[in-house]
Amino acid sequence: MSQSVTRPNNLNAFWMPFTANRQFKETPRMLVAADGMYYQSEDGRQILDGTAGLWCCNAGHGRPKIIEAVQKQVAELDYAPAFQMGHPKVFELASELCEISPEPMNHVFFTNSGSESVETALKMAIAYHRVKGDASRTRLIGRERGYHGVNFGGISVGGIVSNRKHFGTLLGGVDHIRHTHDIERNAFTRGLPQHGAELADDLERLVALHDASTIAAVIVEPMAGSTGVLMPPVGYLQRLRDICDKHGILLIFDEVITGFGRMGGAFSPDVFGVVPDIMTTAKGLTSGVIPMGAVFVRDEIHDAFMTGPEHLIEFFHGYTYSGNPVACAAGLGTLETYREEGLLTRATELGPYWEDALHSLKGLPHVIDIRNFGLIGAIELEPMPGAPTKRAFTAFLEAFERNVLIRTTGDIIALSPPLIVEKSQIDDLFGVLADVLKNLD
Ligand code: PXG
Ligand code: PLP
Repeated sequence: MSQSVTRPNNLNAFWMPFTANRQFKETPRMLVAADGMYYQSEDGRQILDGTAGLWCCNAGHGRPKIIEAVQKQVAELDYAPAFQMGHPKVFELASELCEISPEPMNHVFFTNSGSESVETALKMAIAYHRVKGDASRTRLIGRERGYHGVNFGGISVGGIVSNRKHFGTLLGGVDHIRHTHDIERNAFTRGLPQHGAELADDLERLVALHDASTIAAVIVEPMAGSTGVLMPPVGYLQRLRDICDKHGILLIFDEVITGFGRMGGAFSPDVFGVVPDIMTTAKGLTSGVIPMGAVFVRDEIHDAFMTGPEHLIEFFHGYTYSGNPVACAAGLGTLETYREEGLLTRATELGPYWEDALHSLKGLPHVIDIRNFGLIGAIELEPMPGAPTKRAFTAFLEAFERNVLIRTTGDIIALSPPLIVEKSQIDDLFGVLADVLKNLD
């Protein structure tokens, strides 16, 4: 990997997403190439990728099978209309995905991002009850601190105040159960926290308030990523599942981060044992190479729509780029890479080593909690008085100076390396982080 690229002479036009634009443009951090576990910065440094891009490059960078599949596909069939037409790769990818999805989730709907997967799932849930003759079930329940992308449905069921407060009244008919973060009882837990399963009972409170007959679905992240890596307490997800079953409420797992190997199995049900009714995914589906998302549903949900005259559209929803051929090729190349290299279960094998390395940071200045599961880790820092987020953001800038890419949210450092990470690279990552933390104000 060697790339020499001249910096564009004008950074003004591009309004950057979820970025401190003015700070960035003052001191830009440009990536110009990537290979395996490393990015290359514009000044020629090799930067260890501690975040798999944005939790998406699970197969690592510059992977030959994915490159080859994309190159071949774009030359052969660049685009096919997504509505009322098909192409072979989209059916092939759907079948392969349903081979690794939990039973009985044997149908998949394609989108272009996690946010679109979430909108699709919420609409499917409401429409499902309607086609079953239960049209009063329209309410959606999310969870405090949840992240479900940035579209209106997603921020409505989401629970991160900065993502919501600027955008008016959002969707009506939405409520939230409590989040599960509890440092007092669970600080420095390795793996799943022992305390908090009872927080699932908060759903009963909302059922008592709204009546189950008005509730379509509950959406949660099995492991809440964006909000700072909150693991589900032992027994929590099963309790949610039981309450949903009792009241006929659909359970949606947002697996945009937890899908495709991050937790040590293909999807969270493989490691936590709780199967939802609908599952939203994106990111690792194509290892970040081409935007793509997928919504998995149980047979019963899919089949409920397959009624009425056969020439009529069953579900009035879809995107111009649903199942784009080049994205499908990237997905097939990615699944092949995962299969050949055993990446979907690698986080289970490496988990104990990762956990020990991460928890070795306990005791460093400002560290108030450390959390982990699979190949995910979080280090929560005590916020600077009067300047929340500043301490973690400084750690991010310092780590980048020292050739390591980390991610921060609030005052939490989140780590999620590509699943090809080697032990020596885990050592490098935590070596640099320890140095950075020792020197933080
Ligand atoms: N649901 C979940 C659970 C997510 O984590 C989305 C939906 C939205 O996906 P798209 O593809 O529309 O961005 C996400 C995305 C971070 C970070 O650093 C997390 C996400 C995206 C970017 C950064 O925490 N999650
Ligand atoms: N806006 C307009 C005017 C459109 O015509 C379309 C699609 O045809 C869209 C939005 C939706 O775009 P997409 O299908 O890429 O989500």
